[in-house]
Amino acid sequence: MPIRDPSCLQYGLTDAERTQFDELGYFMVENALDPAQVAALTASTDAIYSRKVAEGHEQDKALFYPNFIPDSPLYQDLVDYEKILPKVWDILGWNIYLYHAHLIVTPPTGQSPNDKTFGWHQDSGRTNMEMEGDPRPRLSLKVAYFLSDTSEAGRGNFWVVPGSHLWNTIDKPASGEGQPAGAVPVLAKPGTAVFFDRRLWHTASPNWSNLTRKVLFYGYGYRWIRTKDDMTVQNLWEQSDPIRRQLLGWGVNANGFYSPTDADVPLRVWLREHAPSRAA
Ligand SMILES: O=C(O)CCC(=O)C(=O)O
Repeated sequence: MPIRDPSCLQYGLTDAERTQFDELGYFMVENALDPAQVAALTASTDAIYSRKVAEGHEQDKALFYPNFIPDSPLYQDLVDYEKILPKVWDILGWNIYLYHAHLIVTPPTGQSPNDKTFGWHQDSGRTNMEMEGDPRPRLSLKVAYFLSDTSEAGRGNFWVVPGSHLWNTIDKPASGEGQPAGAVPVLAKPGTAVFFDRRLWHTASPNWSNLTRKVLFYGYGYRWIRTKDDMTVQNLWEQSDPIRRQLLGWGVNANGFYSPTDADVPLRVWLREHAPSRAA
């Protein structure tokens, strides 16, 4: 259900979630999606994977598929999902949009586990070299919806170093073996949404299990940040309500991304009416 009803305010960020996000750089919302939602989103995701394989994607290789929002109304409904968006605006405020979205399907490697160092990174590429500050600013976060069961390690888990969102650099093992100190797999059941700060050092990992891993990533940032994938969502604007349209990148004019008027940010107008303390 998209944001329309003020009852969604019950899903705002809890004190415990804020503390975890500030101190660890991530937190988990279990059962953010119910089993029927997981099943329907899984069917859409499986269909994309099959289509990409038919188009030449190597079967059994991980699929990184950006710009998936246009592929299904089910994906569009999560852009302004009532159980999740209130937590996003409680962290970033109202001048936000979806700057990036991708899904990843990670089939079993069929190999035995090894200890090679994973692909540790912070999000946003050159931002981490060209922006001053220590720590650099948060700017954006991602919400990762887990469709498959990664509640045990070895299943292509998302890995993080808790607390590392406040570090501009991280020591990676020079040998190429092992993970940075403090690294942990995130153990997420199907239906779990994992929020993470873009600065958190994180990585995908190989799938040594026999369960294909499926995750949807929604990146929210300030409206003055450029998109990070093609985001061909403009043809969804007309059919979307004003708040979803904002989140899909609509705006009155260029200046309004920096100095928004009410017409640019229907989310702010909605918050002013229903949760004035959030609209400042
Ligand atoms: O696939 C994963 O677990 C990690 C995804 C990732 O690194 C990212 O979204 O930046």
